[in-house]
Amino acid sequence: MAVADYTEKIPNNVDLSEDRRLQRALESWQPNFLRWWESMGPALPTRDVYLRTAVDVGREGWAQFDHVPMRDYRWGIFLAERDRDRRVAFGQHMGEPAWQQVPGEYRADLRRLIVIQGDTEPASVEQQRNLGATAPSLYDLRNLFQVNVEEGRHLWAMVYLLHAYFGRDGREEAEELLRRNSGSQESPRILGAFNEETPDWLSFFMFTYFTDRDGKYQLGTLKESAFDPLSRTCEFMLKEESHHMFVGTTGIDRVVERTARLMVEHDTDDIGPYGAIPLTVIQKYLNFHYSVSLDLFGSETSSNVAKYFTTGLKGRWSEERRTDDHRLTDDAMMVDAVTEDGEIGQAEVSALVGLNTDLRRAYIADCQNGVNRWNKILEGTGLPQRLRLPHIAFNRRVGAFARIEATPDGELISAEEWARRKGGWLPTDVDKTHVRSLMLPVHERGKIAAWIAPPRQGINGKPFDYDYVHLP
Ligand code: BYC
Repeated sequence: MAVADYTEKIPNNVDLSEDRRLQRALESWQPNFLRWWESMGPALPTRDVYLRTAVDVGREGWAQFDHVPMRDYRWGIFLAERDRDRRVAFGQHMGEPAWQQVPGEYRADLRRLIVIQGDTEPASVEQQRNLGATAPSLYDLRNLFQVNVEEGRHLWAMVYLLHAYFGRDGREEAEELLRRNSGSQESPRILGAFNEETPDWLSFFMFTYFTDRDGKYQLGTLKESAFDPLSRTCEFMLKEESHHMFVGTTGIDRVVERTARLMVEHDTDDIGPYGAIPLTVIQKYLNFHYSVSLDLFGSETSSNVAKYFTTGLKGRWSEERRTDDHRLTDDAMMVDAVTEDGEIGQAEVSALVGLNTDLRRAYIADCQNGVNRWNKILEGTGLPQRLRLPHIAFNRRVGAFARIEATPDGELISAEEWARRKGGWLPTDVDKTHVRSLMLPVHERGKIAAWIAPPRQGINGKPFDYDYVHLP
């Protein structure tokens, strides 16, 4: 069961060949996916890329590395192994056996959650489409493509669930996932952050640090789902996801390292003229990507999330490690809010409607780890400057703070003041133009662009100067 069958047109560990109807339906979606990949996936032509392909869902040796032409990547369907004794761990169905089918009454909500999750995967590929042309090294180029093919596989993961469990509606939703496009006027992607541009590599690293990390937390809650196929799918996706966040974390490490080195060497904050990214600009990019990613958790209070939890569709982060009653019907919690007198503060709400806040808090604590890490790099070079996460109310477009403006310190300001000062906190056209001006491709083995330090290690034990990508 666990080992992927690669003799099939669609590699899988779900015995697809036993269900001819489903197999045919997915095989007819496959050419549409490939057409989408050709037109919306990585734009830079390549001969082949040193890619990791999932071959097993077990703990050890689940992936294999090889040079493969990207179009021939074996996007497949892999679910973590089934635990036959698994029971619902929270909500009103707590203790009942996990569901192998979708209960009729939860069909619409589950489909919506799967569609929202599925929509983000191809969106990120679209956002990153043009980055290959400006990669700072072959190592980075390979990592970009690895992230892209795996996001493509995560789309497959959600499309499998839609096809296998949601009948005709599911098949239609699967088509729609290829029809909506990031940033499109007529049919944009569903969530805000997935319609933003990723025009340069600093944005890419920030995206893979902050936005992929929302993915980690959302997948973590869907892994708790009473609907077992969704749970098993997400469990395996999380495994691939950790590399994406590694790309973000170490990418920002390397940018900060290079910036700090030049600041010390030239004894100035103004290192733009030396071909690098000033720390103030890094902070602005961080402010932007963090705040739009905070929006991805939905409103501070949400009746949707209360319903998802109560009905067993979506749990909490580390649900099984929590020591409360896992039902929360009588509990209260404090959430971030604009108070009655218009101040930024907190309000007490029922714990169930506050669950988006609960998840966002776990996410924020995790984001802080990255900032601490980058600050250690700054500290190590003897510089007094530090990076930081802006206040939770800063630049929010969803939830309690959507209608107010706040500084990165959390001070409430008027719309006029915001308009006047926001260029000090978010990337301006001048900042973006500078960053873009540095984005000159380095496609030569073992070479690296001037604005970023080389990685400490290569991929899969290979050196940095390995031929990770063969260009035509
Ligand atoms: N933009 O009740 P509320 C990933 C909508 S990332 C636009 O507060 P709820 C990845 C919301 O849909 C993880 N609209 O929201 C990362 C609702 O609309 P309806 C993706 C937004 O439902 C990198 C309305 O506003 N997975 O995997 O409690 C690369 C009221 O909102 C936004 C998931 O998100 C927004 N930011 O929570 C690749 C998991 N936020 O329903 C991949 C599945 C909210 O009234 N999704 N809205 O029409 C969910 O669990 C929830 O839908 C959300 C929202 C957490 C997104």
